[in-house]
Amino acid sequence: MASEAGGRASREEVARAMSPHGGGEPDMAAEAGGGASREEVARAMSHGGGEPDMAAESSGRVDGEKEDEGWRSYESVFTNQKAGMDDVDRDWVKKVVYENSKNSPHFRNEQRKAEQATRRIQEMLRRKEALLSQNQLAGYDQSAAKLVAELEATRDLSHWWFHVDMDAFYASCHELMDPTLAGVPMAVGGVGMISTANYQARKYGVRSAMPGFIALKLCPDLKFCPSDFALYKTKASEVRAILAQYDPNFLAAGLDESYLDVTSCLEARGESPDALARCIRDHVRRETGLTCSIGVACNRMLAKICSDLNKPNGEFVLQRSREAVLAFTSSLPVRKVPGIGKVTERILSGLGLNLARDLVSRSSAGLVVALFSEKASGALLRAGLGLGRSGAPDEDAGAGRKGISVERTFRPLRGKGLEAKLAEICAKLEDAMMDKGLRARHITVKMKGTDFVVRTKSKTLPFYTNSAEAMLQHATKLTSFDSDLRLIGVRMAGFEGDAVEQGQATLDSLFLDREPEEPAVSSVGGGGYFCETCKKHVAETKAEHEDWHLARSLQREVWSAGGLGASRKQAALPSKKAKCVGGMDLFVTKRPRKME
Ligand code: TTP
Ligand code: MG
Repeated sequence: MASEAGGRASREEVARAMSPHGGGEPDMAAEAGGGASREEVARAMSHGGGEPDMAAESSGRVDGEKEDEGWRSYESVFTNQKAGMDDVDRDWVKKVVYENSKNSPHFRNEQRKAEQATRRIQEMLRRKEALLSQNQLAGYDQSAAKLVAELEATRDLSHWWFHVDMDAFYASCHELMDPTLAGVPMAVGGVGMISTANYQARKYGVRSAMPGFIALKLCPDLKFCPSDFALYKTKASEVRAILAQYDPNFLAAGLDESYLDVTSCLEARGESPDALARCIRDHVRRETGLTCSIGVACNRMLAKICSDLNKPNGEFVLQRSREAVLAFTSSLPVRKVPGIGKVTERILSGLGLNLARDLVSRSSAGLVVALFSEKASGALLRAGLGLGRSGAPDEDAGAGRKGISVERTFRPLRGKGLEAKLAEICAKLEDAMMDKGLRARHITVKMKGTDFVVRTKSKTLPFYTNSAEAMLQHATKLTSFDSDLRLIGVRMAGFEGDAVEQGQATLDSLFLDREPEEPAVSSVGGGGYFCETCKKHVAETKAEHEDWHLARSLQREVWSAGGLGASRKQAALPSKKAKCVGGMDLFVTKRPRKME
């Protein structure tokens, strides 16, 4: 599967993709090509003797029209690389995406963001120049060196973390149901939006979060499968049941990815991490028919980066030594760090910082500290050093307020009886939280089976709550009702307004969550939807997200009626960052931080 999936599209496939008739045309491209790229094939087809300009047609250009060169500088989420797209002709994809979206609101929004980023880069470069001319950088270098030493002292190499990520998850689930889909380019979703594509389709540049009509231009033979969340949930629970055998406290970070601390499992089995990773992948494949990829490292941030390196159906083991980690960050493009999106990548690149290790080099760590907010520079320095979370999530919360929880032990119960217990627990928890005036958004369900093994499942909600109804709704999704339990508990942590929680949430969104600039992915339970106004997938339910838009527009009306002073406008505006996943604005401070 790996070799097939990784291969470049054949000339025949390319010709079919470029043909407006989607596959019926004979081998014109093969004749014209001779090992040529898509673009060369297109050129040969358009200039090689009377054939229509297929590239122009599939990119939406009218024959004879002078080519608009705007595509060269147009980067969007649709043109980002994903696993399985290494051999894709990026220029071809950029052209097709550009031609087919250049008059859309999404396009204008992308352009606005690009212009904003350009201004930020210019501003940063001005500040850098000012610091240099005033000989102030040396002071920042010293602070940075101190910070780096402090961070270095926190390095924890005692754990082995596995990040298990299913390959083309939704698409692979459909292939299991209909194996004929495995051999053809296929995407999940429809002409409006696709949520993922199989590796056959990725050869054409088709990827998740791309509008289906653009995907069809890239690959006219593309088959669509409508989403089937019940199927994904069933397969995800099968996978999780297997993962729990290797780490009963594993963290599910969405339907298709999980973090496992396998430190004790490795000790008990006397196995190497490579052997265990292969064993888990075989186990998952044997019992579910699905393939996954595993990243192995001493912390979760690195493990996540590693799981993408040998996708699909592969593993990558980063050795557990400081030298190995630093060698890894020395060749790691900053964009690979979870949380660093296209805008931050551009800003960093404008400052000459392209690899993670650059962020902590003697010559640039001071610049990072001088130009970015305290939180953001801390996060960037940690990325440069290859530091990430390695303890259990509760330990990682550190000095933060502990969570609040209610649990009950009882004779073994399942089904309805267990549901009633869970409802009772959520009602008690609501009382306790109301009493203390707390609202939180990290929910964990603790379950002890008749084997006395304790399992936990967690989820981060897109909003803070203390409502029994909301907690029950999410706790129910995390609970297994079909086997006997003798204890169940619900814990809420990550409190609203808690400084540590804010910091934690920021770093988590930088390094644990998905790419913030890309549409948010449905988390456990398959939530989220595509918002036509934001032109992106958001993690909340439609109702929650629409409420947010409503609140925003109402507040705009208040301002335009002169209801609030300019400085209060900012404070009153519902924060998009708080609602939609991500937002690289986090990274940029208004002015350099004062020296101590
Ligand atoms: P990913 O792990 O990002 O993608 P994937 O599993 O399809 O492919 P890969 O082999 O590269 O890991 O996302 C997991 C699932 O989440 C994916 O199958 C579909 C869904 N998803 C969305 O619904 N919307 C999105 O924008 C993305 C990125 C994923
Ligand atoms: Mg995946």
